[in-house]
Amino acid sequence: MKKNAVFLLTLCALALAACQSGGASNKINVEMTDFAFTPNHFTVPAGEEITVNIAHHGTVVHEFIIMKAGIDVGQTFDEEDKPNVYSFIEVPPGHSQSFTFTAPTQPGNYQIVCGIAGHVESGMTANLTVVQQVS
Ligand SMILES: [Cu+2]
Repeated sequence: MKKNAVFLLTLCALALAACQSGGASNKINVEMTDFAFTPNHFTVPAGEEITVNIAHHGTVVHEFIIMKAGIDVGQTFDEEDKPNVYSFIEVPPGHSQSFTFTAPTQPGNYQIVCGIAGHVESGMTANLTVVQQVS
């Protein structure tokens, strides 16, 4: 009886740990349209290689830019934001493209933007949450 209780507790703890990793995935599947990322929130494990699969259904070129930790581009993405880019890819309209990047080792929230003039203003932003994996 007591053994069962311990077993159940262990099981609960494991389930909790799984939840706390927040559904982090090494794969990001994102759709681009004029002017949005869908979905617009991703969770990845810190320091691991991430594959991004982009399906572009829009009519103008878009970018998938991950900013460095703690950076918010504000109303527009401009020259002064360029040194704060962590990862960058440009996708022509109607194209599907994949690329990989290494997730930051520092857990936290990172802003994703499209850097084409006027696109941040149109709402083309997303969020990347980097979580420490429980091993
Ligand atoms: Cu765009």
